Amino acid sequence: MKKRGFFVTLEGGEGAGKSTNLAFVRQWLQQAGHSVLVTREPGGTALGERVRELLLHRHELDIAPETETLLMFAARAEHLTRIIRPALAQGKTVLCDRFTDATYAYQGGGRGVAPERIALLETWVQGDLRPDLTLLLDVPVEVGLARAGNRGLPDRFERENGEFFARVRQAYLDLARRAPERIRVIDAGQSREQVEQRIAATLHEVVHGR
Ligand code: Z5A
Repeated sequence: MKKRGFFVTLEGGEGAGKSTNLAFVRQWLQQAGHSVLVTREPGGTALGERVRELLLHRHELDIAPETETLLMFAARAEHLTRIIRPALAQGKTVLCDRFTDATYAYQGGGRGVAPERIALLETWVQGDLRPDLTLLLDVPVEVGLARAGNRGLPDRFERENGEFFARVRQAYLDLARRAPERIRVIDAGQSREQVEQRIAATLHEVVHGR
């Protein structure tokens, strides 16, 4: 039986630079010989992309935090069944732009959904599957918001205030403190080159240490 592929996720708060660094991570992994499948959450499947559209862009909808959480996991169940698990079973490396840590950070920290409830859904939907490596791009809220402010129309999350994003950041850092082997915090407040160097050093350590 083929060895299960490597599962990497990219996380971070508003303006942390996920999109900016995704291509770098993909390229690094490919150069290290990995066959990489890049995907994202919410999204990655036909249903998941529709859920994404609802959750990010339907500003007229007033969605309760519990509903938002369940929709994230509904999209995730589909994503795992149709895309992530089959790719990992084929030995591919899956690089996913956000995953369940984002639910703990945004729905848990940001919206106040109890982490125990999120953990129940995590176990139900994922079983014991967890990412092998999570790169958490961490940036002070003011810096992230200033960077993100240069983009176009804000989505439903980007419309939240600084306090919301401070809770999101704290929730991410708490997760990293509890799982330091898996979640590697990258100081994303530095220049693009310095961030890339930190990411490369972390990938080198984790990938070659497997
Ligand atoms: N969400 C959730 O609530 N629960 C869940 O379970 C999941 C998701 C899975 C998805 O958005 C939304 O869904 C997300 C959480 C929620 N909402 N928010 N906010 P997404 O992940 O697709 O989009 P995003 O969060 O807006 O991420 P992004 O598009 O990857 O953007 P970013 O991380 O903010 O970074 P960026 O666009 O690469 O960079 C922002 C700007 O900074 C840009 O102009 C860059 O050129 C600049 N930049 C980047 N790096 C640097 C450095 N080092 N120096 C200076 N400037 C820089």
